[in-house]
Amino acid sequence: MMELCIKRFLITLVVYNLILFQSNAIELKGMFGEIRSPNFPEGYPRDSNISWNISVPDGFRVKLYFSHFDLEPSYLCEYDYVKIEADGQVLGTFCGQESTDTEQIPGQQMYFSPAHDMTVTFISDFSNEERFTGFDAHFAAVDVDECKEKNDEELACDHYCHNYIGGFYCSCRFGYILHTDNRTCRVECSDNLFTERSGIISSPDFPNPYPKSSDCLYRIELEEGFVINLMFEDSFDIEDHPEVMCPYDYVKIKAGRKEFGPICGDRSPRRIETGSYSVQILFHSDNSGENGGWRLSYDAVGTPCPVPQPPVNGKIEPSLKQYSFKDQVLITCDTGYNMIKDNLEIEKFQIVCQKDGSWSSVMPTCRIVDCQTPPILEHGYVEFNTRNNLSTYQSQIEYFCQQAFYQIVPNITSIYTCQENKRWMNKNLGAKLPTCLPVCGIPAFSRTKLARIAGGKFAERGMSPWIAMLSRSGSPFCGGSLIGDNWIVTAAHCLHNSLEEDRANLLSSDIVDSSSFKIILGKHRTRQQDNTEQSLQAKNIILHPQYNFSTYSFDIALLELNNHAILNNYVKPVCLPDEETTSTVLHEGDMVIVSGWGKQFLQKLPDSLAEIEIPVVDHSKCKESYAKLQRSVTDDMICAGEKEGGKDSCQGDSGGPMVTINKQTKRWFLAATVSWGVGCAQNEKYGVYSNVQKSLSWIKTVTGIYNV
Ligand code: 4AZ
Repeated sequence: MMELCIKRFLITLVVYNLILFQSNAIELKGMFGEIRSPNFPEGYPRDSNISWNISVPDGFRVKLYFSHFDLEPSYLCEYDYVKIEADGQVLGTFCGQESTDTEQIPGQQMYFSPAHDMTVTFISDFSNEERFTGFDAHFAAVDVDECKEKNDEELACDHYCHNYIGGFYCSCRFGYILHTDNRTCRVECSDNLFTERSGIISSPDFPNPYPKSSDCLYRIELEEGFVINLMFEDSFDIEDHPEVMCPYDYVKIKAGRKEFGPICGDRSPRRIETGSYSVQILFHSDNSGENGGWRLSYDAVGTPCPVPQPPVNGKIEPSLKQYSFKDQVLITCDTGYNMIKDNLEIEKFQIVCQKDGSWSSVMPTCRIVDCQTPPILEHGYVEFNTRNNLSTYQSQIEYFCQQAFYQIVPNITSIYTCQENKRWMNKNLGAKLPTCLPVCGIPAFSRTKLARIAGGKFAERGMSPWIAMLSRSGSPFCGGSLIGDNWIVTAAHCLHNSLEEDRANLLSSDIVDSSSFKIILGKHRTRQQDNTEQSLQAKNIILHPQYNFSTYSFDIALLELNNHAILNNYVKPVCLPDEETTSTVLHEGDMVIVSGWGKQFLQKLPDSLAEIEIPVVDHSKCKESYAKLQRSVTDDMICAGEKEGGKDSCQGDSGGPMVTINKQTKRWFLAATVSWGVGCAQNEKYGVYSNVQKSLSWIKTVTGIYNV
């Protein structure tokens, strides 16, 4: 567009070559032209004073050349002369016909105006006697190469200069934009946002000179609660002025209501504490100057919070000398202490330093773990090893069983310590409690004399504390033995109604009703009440699976009591035999004790418990003697009694205990239960008993009882 305008202007000048007479000044506008002295080539008139104001379009200069020059010579051209002026300067004053030491003629030289206009003045004095012919000169517009000719201080273009005939234009390096002054190159830098807590900001192109004509805006926007500090590097160079405060280029900082600057010059402002979480840095540059610019690093510090005091028996992490906004602190309690916050128990707790310099929450407290009252051990008790019966962390307790009647199992340390998980723990058993198992086979009262059952003697109270009376309608019908504290071993035939001999199987309907009989422990007298007795009932009747009601093999049964017996000096269980050990395997002649309330001499029931001591009879001898009577003595049976008779169990004694002492453990064990015989106390008609050892694994499986 600009080019177009200039062209149109040139055409106008060439065509019209307008000559204006204004007093003695002639205006000449155009691309070229000719000027002559008046009357040329005749002698010029006297008293001439003519000026030609030559002007060519912008971007051009005037070139003037004299093709003829003939003026009156005079010392220092005092009379007649031609003067060339441009931009208020005299480019030359000429006279004469040839150059001398003191005067000059234009000769062949070209004269150029610095700008686009030139004035030529012709003066003649009062005479031209010799009829000098004057001059003939030509002017033309010549292009100015602005790209080359502008001096260093005033460069035509900031970056790249492109000359064309009649003008020039500028362009910028990549990343720069030509300013509206069409000369300087600015940058677009008004939208720089920093949201990190630290960073580096510099003037564009740092450390190279910053762009001209630019307005840069750098914003640091952090969360409320932080304050931003700026640190300008020492290398700082912004164009300044000796008298006026930063008139050209400057940095201004706005931080909330505070303002810093304008800042310029070569002295770094160094550290600026803005006191704000939102900072704007404005950097303005004008269209000139070459200065190195600036660079700063910034950081942000949060509002400080007071150093938190850890709870008693607790700690905080991290433990620092100072805390500020956004810092987090984890609070934990020492081992054995629980954290309490708002009356609630929590694992751990975190607090955060807030923008106002306070912590997000008050400290929780650490309360010592309390394992509470230890669990109750059945048939046992607990003792606190610490004073005041403390149940808190690290307190110790010890379990014991009721002495004489129960024994602790396993018999290792039963010390429990209160752990951080609020549980009482034993180093071997963990949280599991030991058990108090009934002590078996140790009567409180030892035997002095023996009574007889059939032809026997009366027992003394408490000598067979394991014996149970099975009683129906106030009359004893069978005996039994307490094992553990809730199982009775008795004879299977005591628990079913009489059956026809030829029936193959026992039906469940044949089993007696458990509510139809009583199981009395601590019993001594046959018909009268004893103050030591405990009357119980069976909740379960279990006959040996191999029980044969025709042969009486495996004539053994288990009764589960509806309640646990209370063990005391009159109620104590008997031991079971050991498996396959010599100490509890009976041999011929081994003495055993059989007790019961069964019939005695003349079919009479005894007044109180009777017992006999009899020898074990060789199995084959017994078998032989019964073979004569067509009765079979199977392997699960054991016989006892004296050859000549006299001492025997009898009707009513069935299910009752045959015991003997384990020589190793010195404890009484249940060797057999009273089963059958032919008659009572007759010679060679030994009493037949069900051998407990043969049913031992079944008993243990059903009851879970084992000797302790
Ligand atoms: C019975 O009828 C019985 N002499 C028990 C034992 C003996 C005989 C009979 C052994 O219960």
